[in-house]
Amino acid sequence: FYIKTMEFLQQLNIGPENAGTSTGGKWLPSGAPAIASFSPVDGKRIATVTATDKAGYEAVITAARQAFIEWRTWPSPRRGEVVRQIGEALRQNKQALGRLVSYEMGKSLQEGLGEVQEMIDICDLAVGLSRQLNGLTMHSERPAHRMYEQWHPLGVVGIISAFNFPVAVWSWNSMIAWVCGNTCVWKPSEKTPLCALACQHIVAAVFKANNVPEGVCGLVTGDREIGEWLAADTRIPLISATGSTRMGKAVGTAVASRLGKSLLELGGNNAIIISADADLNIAIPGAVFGAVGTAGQRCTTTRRLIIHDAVYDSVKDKLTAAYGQLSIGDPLNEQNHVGPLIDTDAVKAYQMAIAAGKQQGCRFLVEGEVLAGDGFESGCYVRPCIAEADPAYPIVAQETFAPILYLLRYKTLDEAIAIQNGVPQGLSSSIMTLNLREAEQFLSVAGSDCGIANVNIGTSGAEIGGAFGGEKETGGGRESGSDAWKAYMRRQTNTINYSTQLPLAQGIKFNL
Ligand code: UN1
Repeated sequence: FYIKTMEFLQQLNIGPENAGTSTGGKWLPSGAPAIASFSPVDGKRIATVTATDKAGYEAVITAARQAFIEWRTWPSPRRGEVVRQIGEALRQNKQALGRLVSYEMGKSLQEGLGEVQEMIDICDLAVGLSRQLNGLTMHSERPAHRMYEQWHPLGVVGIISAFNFPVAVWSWNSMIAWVCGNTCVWKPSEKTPLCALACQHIVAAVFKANNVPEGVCGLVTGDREIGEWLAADTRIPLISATGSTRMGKAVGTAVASRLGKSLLELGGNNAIIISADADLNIAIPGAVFGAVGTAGQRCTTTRRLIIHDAVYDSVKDKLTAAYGQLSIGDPLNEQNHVGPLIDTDAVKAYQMAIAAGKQQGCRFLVEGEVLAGDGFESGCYVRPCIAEADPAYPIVAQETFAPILYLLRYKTLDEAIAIQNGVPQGLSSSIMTLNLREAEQFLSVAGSDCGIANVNIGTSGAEIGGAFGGEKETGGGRESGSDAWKAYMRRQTNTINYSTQLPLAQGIKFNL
């Protein structure tokens, strides 16, 4: 597996040491130190990538601004055709890129491949969208006037993405931003720079073959300092950032202080309500996949189960039994359900959350543990755990990016919905019930306050066709499908007078 990944990297001209700054046309040298990428799978150092320095940053932003002047004049279906070809290139590279995602980030191979499939799907969506960037027409109150709106691209879009979806979340943003006519500058997570390099090579080849101007796909590499440069840069009208609430508050504040636009997709604290009328054959696997999939590192991971009193004990027993079946280990081995956390810092955060939970009163049904020994040399493998808790414990209101599941008990649906909504985050939510009244109440205005609310489906694994994002500390942004494209464009209202008079709106008289 390691050898296959190395072969793929070589095919893409990714060697042991790489530049991390690109205008899409060239790779730029940097005086900044290199960042090493370690695999959490086996702890091996895969390769290094140089961080972007100030000169490289300026070159990328300048190229992106210049390229915009031409790119915005391409008819959007022609931009869509280029994105269609990116989708084809991703289909060809699906296995190899999926494997790299799995190896560099640590998610299971199935999920790595699923992530590349999400990229392919968003390309298809963006191609169709390139012919549907439609505005409305309105009826003017004035005679012989026509009023309509049109959507224009914004300019340079800055994309800050997280390690947990190292390729898909970038593609949700960039494919849509590109068909809209923007140029993009991507700052991937410094924990997964090689995934970004691979994507950059794939896209740059397609762009070159289509004579797309240099600068449409810029790449910058580094830690939060580069994110700060982007957020403060008045040449970048939109920053789309995915990651922690802490990062989002910093980025959102910096962008707002210059009255730029930001699209924030931040932390979740997602719950499943399991009602007395749930089909447990769906509820249990839905909860387990939601809680332990991607080792609990999705922003849509199930972190809380809110269980009706009448089924609480049976759900608890079934969950405990299911956790007993989980095999933890090399994510490239398809027998395993749970791979490693991203790094040893994440392991520390997991341990600290467990310790805090115990102090606050959590009773663990399945104990957490850091695994050691054969196959666990990276020190990043942990056991998914389950704790009985109370909604009032502070730890339950926090997002810990690890597989820790809290069980909470309820008696009435109103109480369950209050618990579900009673956290600072508002990304994904779900109810497991066969009762129509309960399902509709959960989806109603008095129900879930989240951006995503599901019935008889877990909290994770959203499809790209819908708008993705959430409320409150999740940041309010929407990415991906539906009309999320509007965030990447500016709306212009146009009124045209084809009469011989100058009638004023609101009937105002102004006689000269
Ligand atoms: C994220 O964790 O940042 O719904 C995105 C899901 C995925 C996307 C998650 N399609 O779990």
